[in-house]
Amino acid sequence: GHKSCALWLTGLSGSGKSTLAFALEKELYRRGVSSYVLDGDNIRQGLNRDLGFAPEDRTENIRRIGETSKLFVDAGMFVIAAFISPDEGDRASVRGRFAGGEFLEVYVKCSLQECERRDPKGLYKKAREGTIPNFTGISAPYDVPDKPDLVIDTEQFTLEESVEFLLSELGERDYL
Ligand code: GGZ
Repeated sequence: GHKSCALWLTGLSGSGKSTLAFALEKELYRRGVSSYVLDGDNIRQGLNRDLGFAPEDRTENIRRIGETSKLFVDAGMFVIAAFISPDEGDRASVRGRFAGGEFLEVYVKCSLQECERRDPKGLYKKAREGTIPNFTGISAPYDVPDKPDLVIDTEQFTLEESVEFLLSELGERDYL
């Protein structure tokens, strides 16, 4: 058996949140633990398609994702939420909706310089040119987590190492 929880991945665009989330989902599945990844692709196109990137829209985005994550945890599942979630207060509000131990904040750490170098979708370039307003790290703030439960440095570790680390931490904390 396992203990259900929400793994909340926060970090800059291009830090590796979604990649890490899907790699972890795959490994959990191999271990017989079903999980579900929430990310921009399945949330911002559907449930939150009415929301953009203004501060109040991001706050509502994170609130709805937090509530959705809570439903998954109440249903006994693991949920892995991969969103920039730049605002410390918004993240704290989500945490507050969960019982202790049902929510783990994971800071997916990567320098802005490296995210910008990766620029997988060319968004940083556009943000620098001014065609994308309110871009996190460039023209909108990112609050570095104060006391994250876990930190994954994607400049230091490979994807495989990061997944191994998360699995071992989950094991040690009796989630798996
Ligand atoms: C940040 C933006 C923006 C702006 C579009 N700022 O790397 P991606 O492309 O695939 O992931 C980013 C995603 C961020 O959505 P989130 O729901 O995670 O953001 S938040 O938690 O702040 O609400 C990026 C893309 O959307 N994107 N415009 N202005 N990222």
